[in-house]
Amino acid sequence: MTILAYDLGASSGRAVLGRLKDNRMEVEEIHRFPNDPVKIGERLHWDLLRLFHEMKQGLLKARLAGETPASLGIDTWAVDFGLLGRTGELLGNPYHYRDWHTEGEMERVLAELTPEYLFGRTGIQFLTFNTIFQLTAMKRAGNPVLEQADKFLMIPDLLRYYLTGEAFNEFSNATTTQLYNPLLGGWDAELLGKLGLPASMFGTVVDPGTPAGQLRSSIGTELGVPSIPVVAVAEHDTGSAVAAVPALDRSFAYLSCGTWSLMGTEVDKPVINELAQKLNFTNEGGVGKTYRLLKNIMGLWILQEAKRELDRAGQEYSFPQLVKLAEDAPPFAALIDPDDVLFLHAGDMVSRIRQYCRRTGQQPPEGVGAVVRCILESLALKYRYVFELTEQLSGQSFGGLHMVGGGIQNALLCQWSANAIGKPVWAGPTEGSAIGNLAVQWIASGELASIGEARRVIRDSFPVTVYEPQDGPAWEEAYGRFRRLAGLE
Ligand code: LFR
Repeated sequence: MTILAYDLGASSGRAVLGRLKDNRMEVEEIHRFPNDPVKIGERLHWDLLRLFHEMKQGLLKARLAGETPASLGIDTWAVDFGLLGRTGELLGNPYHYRDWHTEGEMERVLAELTPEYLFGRTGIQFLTFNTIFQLTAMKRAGNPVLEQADKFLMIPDLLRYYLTGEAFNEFSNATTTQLYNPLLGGWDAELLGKLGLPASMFGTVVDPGTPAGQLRSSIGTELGVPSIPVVAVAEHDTGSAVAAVPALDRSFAYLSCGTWSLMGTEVDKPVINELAQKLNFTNEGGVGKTYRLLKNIMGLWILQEAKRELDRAGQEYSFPQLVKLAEDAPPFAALIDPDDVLFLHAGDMVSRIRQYCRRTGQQPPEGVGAVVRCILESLALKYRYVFELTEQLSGQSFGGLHMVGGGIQNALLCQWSANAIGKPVWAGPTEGSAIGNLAVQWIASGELASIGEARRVIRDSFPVTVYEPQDGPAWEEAYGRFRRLAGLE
C-alpha cells in the first residue's frame, strides 16, 4: 500500500511516496519543486496558488506512475497563515514570516502584556515573526483582510482545505501561533480578547493523526484519481521531523537541520517556567500530545542567502563547492552569532557577516571559503551552546545528538557539530519531515502501533552516519571566544 506525503520547506517542496513492507519503510520522491516567495512592493508573500498547483502535479505524477495513494498528508513551515472570507475565499496573499511588517511589533505587544504573561499562557519562544505579532501588526495597520476574516488557517490547514473543502486547525502548527494555550488545551480566548483579535475565526484544533476529509471530487476528476482520505499529520514540518528521529530512548536530543536549525528534546508536558522563558525556549506541540522543548537557531539560511548574494554577483558555486572551499580555509578566523537579528531577513548576507565581525573587533573574512567557514563553524558552536542549554533546562545529559533533515548532507557541518559538542552525532534520515509525515499516516491507519514503533522502523529502514568528535582542544578554545564575542556568557 502506497501513501503520499507533501513536505513543503521554505526553499523547496516535494511529494514523496511511502511504502511499508515487512517492517521496512521505503520512500520515493516523485515530485520536487521550488518554493520561491514573491516580493510585491515592499511586501514578501508566499505563492500559495503555485504551491497548490505543484501539489496537484505531484498527485498527477503518482497516477502516471501507476500509484493511487491510500492516504495523504501535508507538512510545511510553521507560523504563517491565510485568512478566509465568509464565502470561503482566501483574502489576500499570505505573508512570508521574513517580511518586515512585524518590525517593532513584538516589543509593542510585550510592553502591553509582559513576557511573563505571554510565555506563561503559551510556552512559546519569542520570535519577532510569530503569528501573534503578524496578526497584531495587521490589526494595527487597519488591514481590511483581518477585518473581513471569517476563518484563520495555517499554511498546511489552508492547502488541506483546498484539497478537501474542510477547514480544521491542526495542533502542532496551532501551538506555534503563540495564541494556543497548552495548559487549557485550546485557543486562548483571554489572550485573544486582550489583543482584540476575533476568537471566532479560530476553529477546531485536531491532533496529528486525525482523519480530515477526502480529496474533493472536482480535483479527482481533474487529475483522474479516485477520492483519497486526507490525514492531518504533524503539519508543522519540525513536528514531522522530530517524529522521524530514529531514537530508541524515550529521551534524546535532536537537531532538525534545514533552512532553520531546531535543537531540543521531546517532553511529555510543556516546560513553562522562569528558566525556559529566560533562555527563550519553546514548547511546540507534537505527535501524541508530546512537546518539542527546543530553540530556533538561524541555520543554513545564512549560507543559502550568502550563496544567493554570490550568485547575483556572478560568482556561482554549488553547495558542495562552497563546503569544499570552507574546508580549505583557515580555522576559527572569524565567528558570528548566527542568531543576531542582522541575519534574519533576506539580503546582502556576506556584507552583514563582515559588518558583524567589524562590530565585534574581528578581522572580517575576505574570500568565499573564509565566509563559508565562518558560517559553518559559528553554527556548530551555537549548536553546542543550545545543546548545553537543553541539558540544563531538561535536567538531562544526552549521550550524543540526532541530526535529521536535508542539512545533514553537509558532512562537514555534521563533523563540526560533533567536534563542537564533544559527543557523537548520529545523522539520518535526510528526509526527516516527509518520513515523519508518512509515519503519522501509518499510525492513523493502524499499520504502525505507536510513535515508538514508527521510530524503530525508521531506524531499521534508513542509514545513520556516525560522526565521532575530533579536535577537542581547538573547539574548546574557539567556544570560549565565541561565547565572549556573542555575549553569551
Ligand atoms: C522550520 C520551521 C521552524 C519555524 C520556522 C518558521 O522549517 O517550521 O520550526 O520556526 O520554520 O515557520
